[in-house]
Amino acid sequence: AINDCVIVEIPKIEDHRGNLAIIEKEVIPFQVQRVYYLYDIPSGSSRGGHAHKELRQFLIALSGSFDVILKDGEVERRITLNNPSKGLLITPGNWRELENFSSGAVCLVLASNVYCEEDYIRDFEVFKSFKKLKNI
Ligand code: T46
Repeated sequence: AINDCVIVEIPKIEDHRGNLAIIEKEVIPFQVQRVYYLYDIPSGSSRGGHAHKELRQFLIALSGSFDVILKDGEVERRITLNNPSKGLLITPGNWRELENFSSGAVCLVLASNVYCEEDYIRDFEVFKSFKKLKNI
């Protein structure tokens, strides 16, 4: 459900040399099977525009900022990520769009599984039918 998509604080160690953020296994509720990142994103560009059937993901704005729009077919939420010590957990069955990338933005994604195109729903009407069918 859309309300399961929460901001998670990433523990960090701060000293006069700067900050060190640490993601150990208790920080995110799944085992990480894949890491990827979006960077060199042209201004005005939007990414995402799909949902996942099973995949769980954790998004971090490692640098700069961007907005994540979450949709469940009824409710819509816009979350700005702009802090490398906070991540957004995205649970399955939620449509996501990423936009409003600042210059130099880097989006790091930790994912619960390897890449699988069959796990994507890239059509919003199909997504809404999937939600009804699964009653999620
Ligand atoms: C998501 C958002 C935040 C691969 O071959 N392997 C991969 O691990 C990924 C992520 C993508 N690809 C291929 C699939 C497409 O042909 O790379 C191409 C671009 O992927 P896509 O259009 O899905 O990229 P985004 O930025 O719209 O979405 C990605 C993730 O796919 C998605 O899971 O939630 O970032």
